Amino acid sequence: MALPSGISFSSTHAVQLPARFNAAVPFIDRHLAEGRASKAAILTREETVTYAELGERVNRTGNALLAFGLEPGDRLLMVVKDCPAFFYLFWGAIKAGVVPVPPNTLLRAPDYAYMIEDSGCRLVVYSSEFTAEIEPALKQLGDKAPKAVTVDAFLTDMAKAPSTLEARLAGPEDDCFWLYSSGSTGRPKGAVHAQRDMVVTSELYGVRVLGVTEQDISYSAAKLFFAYGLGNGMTFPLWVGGTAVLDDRRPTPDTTFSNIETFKPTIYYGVPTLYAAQLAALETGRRDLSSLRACVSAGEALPGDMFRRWKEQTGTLILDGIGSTEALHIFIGNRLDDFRPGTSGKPVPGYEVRILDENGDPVAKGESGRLWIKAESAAKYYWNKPEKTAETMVNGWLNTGDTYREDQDGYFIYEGRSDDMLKVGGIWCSPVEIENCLVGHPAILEAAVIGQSDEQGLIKPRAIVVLKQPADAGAALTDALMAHCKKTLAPYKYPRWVEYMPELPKTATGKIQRFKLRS
Ligand code: 3UK
Repeated sequence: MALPSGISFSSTHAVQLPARFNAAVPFIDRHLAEGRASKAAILTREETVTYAELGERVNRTGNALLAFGLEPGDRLLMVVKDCPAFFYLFWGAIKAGVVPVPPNTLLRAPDYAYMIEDSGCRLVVYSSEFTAEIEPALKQLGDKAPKAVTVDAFLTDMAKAPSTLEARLAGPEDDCFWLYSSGSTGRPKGAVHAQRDMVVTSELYGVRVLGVTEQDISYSAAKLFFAYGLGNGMTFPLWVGGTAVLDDRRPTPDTTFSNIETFKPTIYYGVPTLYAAQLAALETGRRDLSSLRACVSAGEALPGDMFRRWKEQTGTLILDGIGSTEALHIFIGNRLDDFRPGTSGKPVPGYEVRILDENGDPVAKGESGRLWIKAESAAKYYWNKPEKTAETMVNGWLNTGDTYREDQDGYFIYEGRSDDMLKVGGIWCSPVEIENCLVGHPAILEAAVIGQSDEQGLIKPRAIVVLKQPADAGAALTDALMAHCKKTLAPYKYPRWVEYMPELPKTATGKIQRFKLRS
């Protein structure tokens, strides 16, 4: 399909955009002009939303946000499950010049309190499922709390707002939306993305690597709040005038397979943890996955063995690719016509990739080092965090924090993180956060958390704890510690194993040496 008018890519894959631009025009409005008014943009178990309905609701939402008193540049925190209202809020905000910030919906009240304060958002819109975490967060902020409204209440206001809205034009590099990303220490960082960034990922990875077209029906088990899901389940289909399947339930083998059977998507996007559970389920019952032309995996490395078993069971390839919140989407990936199991594939055309040693010099081919990338879709900075920005974004290059090696044929092999961060089910998990939670339990003196591979070769947190009363050690305390973490933290962060030790290895300055525990 032709690119939207005014947008082009050079032979080196550099994007050219109009000097005055609003991303909602090519992603939403264009489809009405191009005759897709009655085509399905979104499918859910409850409803089908056409491009005409989507365009109108985006306009009404933009108007409703302005009527709430939001002004261009103001942030909207949208803690919203995967449902059509996510699209209305995200694009309605962008079209009106408001900056949407969709955080992970699995977090807890203290995380949201932090993000509300850090973002300085003027409004919080949240799905009522998350009331138990959002209300205490707002309460904790007292007088400083912004206005907040549930999605259902917002939709009632939206329905009354005017149905036309002029897109507020901006520069292609002006702030458009943020995504929060966590680090091993300190609070989550708001990665600020520009108007052009979704254009770059949708065209360079979505169209040119995956070959997404108007005929594709995309289904992402990875949620929209995740940069991966945001591309898979929203920006790629909207970029080509295709169709997205949304499901607000927690993805399980059963929900994902039944969605594939019902909606017959052509592309499915998952994470390794879910593929592992799906593979286990396929051993006991066959499912009809024949609509799929491709599967994609990201978030953490996909073991080569899972690639082979999936191909055997389903006949479909899983294309593993590495992306990040900062880069917005996948920058090294496998392709249907060029893949190697157990690797992340090759650089996506338009993304520059370097593996550097400790001195910042390129390593010889085959040697491992720190992966840096240069991307037109990269976040420009972290909100309010100049030191983190300076560490991560250097002269237009992004420090991924990953260790990689390039094999002789140009495939990139993941070799782990260069910090202590863990990816659990594709989502960031900070050992420090779990350690702090464990130390909050009355029985614990000290704790260290490291990643450990489970039977599938996927990383899960393991806790090593020192007790105040060593005699308390045992299965009952292990259960209590797991329950304590599940209740205090986002549930996927709880330690799957607890080990008791008399003391922890530390540096002279008292820092826990997690690397010694890993060996
Ligand atoms: C790790 C991988 C090995 C790696 C993401 C696709 O995961 C995404 O973004 P995050 O900011 O995390 C980024 C970090 O996750 N990682 C991601 N994919 C892989 N490691 N193999 C992989 N295939 O440490 C990376 O630095 O949560 C993934 C698209 C958009 C994304 N935001």
